[in-house]
Amino acid sequence: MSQQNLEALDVEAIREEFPILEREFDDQQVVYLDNAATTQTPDPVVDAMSDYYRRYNSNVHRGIHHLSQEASEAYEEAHDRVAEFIGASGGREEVIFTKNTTESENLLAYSWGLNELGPEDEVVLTEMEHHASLVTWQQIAMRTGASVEYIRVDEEGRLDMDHAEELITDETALVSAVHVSNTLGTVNPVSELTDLAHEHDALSFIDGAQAVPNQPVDVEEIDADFYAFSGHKMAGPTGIGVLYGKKELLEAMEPYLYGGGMIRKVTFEESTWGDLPWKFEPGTPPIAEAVGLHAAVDWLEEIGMDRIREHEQDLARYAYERLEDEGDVEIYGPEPGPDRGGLVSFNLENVHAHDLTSIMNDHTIAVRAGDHCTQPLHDKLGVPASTRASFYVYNTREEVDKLVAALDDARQLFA
Ligand code: 7TS
Repeated sequence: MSQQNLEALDVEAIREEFPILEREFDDQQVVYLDNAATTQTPDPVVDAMSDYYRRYNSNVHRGIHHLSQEASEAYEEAHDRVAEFIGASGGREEVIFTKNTTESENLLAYSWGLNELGPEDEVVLTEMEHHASLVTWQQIAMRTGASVEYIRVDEEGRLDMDHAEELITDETALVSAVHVSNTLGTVNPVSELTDLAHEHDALSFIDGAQAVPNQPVDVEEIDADFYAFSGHKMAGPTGIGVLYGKKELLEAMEPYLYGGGMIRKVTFEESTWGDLPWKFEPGTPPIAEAVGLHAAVDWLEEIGMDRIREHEQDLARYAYERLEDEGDVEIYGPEPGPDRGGLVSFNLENVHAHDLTSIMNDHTIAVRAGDHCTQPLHDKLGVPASTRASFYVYNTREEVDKLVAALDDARQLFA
């Protein structure tokens, strides 16, 4: 089905499930455009978590009483539901629950990176990586002697794929790339990157923190070896993230967190590890959050990921064009199109991003200012910071109009 033929979202009905969007500060209704940082949580997700605490709160995997059985079942089913959502045919064994994308990246870095990398190995990143992967691989490289290389971002904010082909060689052990840039909005050709990695017997890790919430993602179609994302950016709760990994790779990996719940047998001398995914989930896991994530996935799928993508791309295109028409706004990242997701980072001439964002807040418009955890990319763009508007399923064109209208205040005060 072509994207244009998709039925438009009933945004008003969707907004009713988010009481937080009704909030007012200084008699102005909140305009929430900070969704790349965290999305809001719809009532069905809050209700599912509340139901857990009210009716079957209990620890998992270790009780034979009714409540623990219910909690365990819900916790395990959440893995299955997430696996289905991202096309992981191995089911729960390929879905590890972590705290967030950052922890998922660290899990891979500590479990696989520290054990497998050496001075002869290269890790290939992109210049648009979030610090979650950039800093992590820098540190692992320092400890193992491996080197880190970066695929260039071109003038238009896309990856230079010729450079990728040059960089990815037989020395490459891992290609780690962001699926959708949280600063440029670029949707990267992650299948191509994964193919390049595999041609050289390297593994691929895809940071999907900005992709899974906003578009259909099938990890097997991408053929990613590892893939990570966070619950709180996809209408789910904070405190839960996912590391997907191919079963045979996860089976071969050592855990990096040890403790209860992840073992098979323990003696005073040694221990052996339990089955996937529990081997990587020691201690009491985020149970209520897993229930919430399950509900969030149900909620998103009921709307349809294709329609969510189309709605966000429409808003991003509209925002891009309106901001461009202003004449004194510099916008980063590719022009609107199929390889651009639902966010727009920009700077207003002669106004610092923090000042602009503070003016926006005077209008109760929530946007983000800073480097968005992509400092080296901002260095490359030649600016210390940018303002970012990021959209979700409940945002409207009227909200974009309010953002653009607020620019005038900033001009008057600072320009
Ligand atoms: N990777 C990408 C691409 C991200 O955008 C983020 C968070 C992360 C990793 C880390 O996710 P976390 O859930 O572990 O924090 N990005 C942002 C942002 O753009 N503004 O606030 C958080």
